[in-house]
Amino acid sequence: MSTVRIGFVGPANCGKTTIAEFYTEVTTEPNFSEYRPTQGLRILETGRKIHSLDNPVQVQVWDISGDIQYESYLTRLSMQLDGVVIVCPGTDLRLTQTCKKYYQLIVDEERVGKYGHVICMLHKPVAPVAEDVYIEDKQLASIPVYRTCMEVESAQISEIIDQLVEKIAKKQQNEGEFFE
Ligand SMILES: Nc1nc2c(ncn2[C@@H]2O[C@H](COP(=O)(O)OP(=O)(O)OP(=O)(O)O)[C@@H](O)[C@H]2O)c(=O)[nH]1
Ligand SMILES: [Mg+2]
Repeated sequence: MSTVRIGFVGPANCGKTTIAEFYTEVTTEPNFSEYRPTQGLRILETGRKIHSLDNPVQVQVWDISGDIQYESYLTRLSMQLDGVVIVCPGTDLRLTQTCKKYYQLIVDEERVGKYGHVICMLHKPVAPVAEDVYIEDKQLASIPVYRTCMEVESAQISEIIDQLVEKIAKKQQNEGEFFE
């Protein structure tokens, strides 16, 4: 079985751990009143059955602290990731700058960026606003931006991540990694 490694990055307190724990089914009912900052890196693992794939996919979510004290480590992790989810606060008025910063820190251009294995979640608070949002940067404009929030259609969050996992798993399959 192949393993797909997805890095979750973004500023502190924006919901990375909440999304990671929900996706990997560590928690089904998040407690929003509690904020426990992640220390360094925490790896969560789950097996996902994805429609179009015959075998379940082993997914590792690398939930990385948003504390700036760990930023210098991000570049070292980039080579080990197959995909990246940039989680930004829904209130972030500087989305383009935030995404650009994390993209440059964690996305290995050759390995991950080249294949478009990067997505952005503009996460919480409260109900997602209807209008579409884009990253206003030539290089990053193709990164899809999803407005997410646990209170509204949290299942959609798992679907979005599954789509990314599916894309990566199919690429690995094509490269024959399934049969190693
Ligand atoms: N109301 C609401 N609260 C949320 C949502 N997602 C996360 N939170 C809360 O926001 C706070 C921060 O969430 P975390 O998931 O710990 O944030 P993080 O990005 O992992 O933060 P660091 O580990 O410090 O980088 C916690 O109190 C969560 O319960 C959401 O969709 N809605
Ligand atoms: Mg965290």
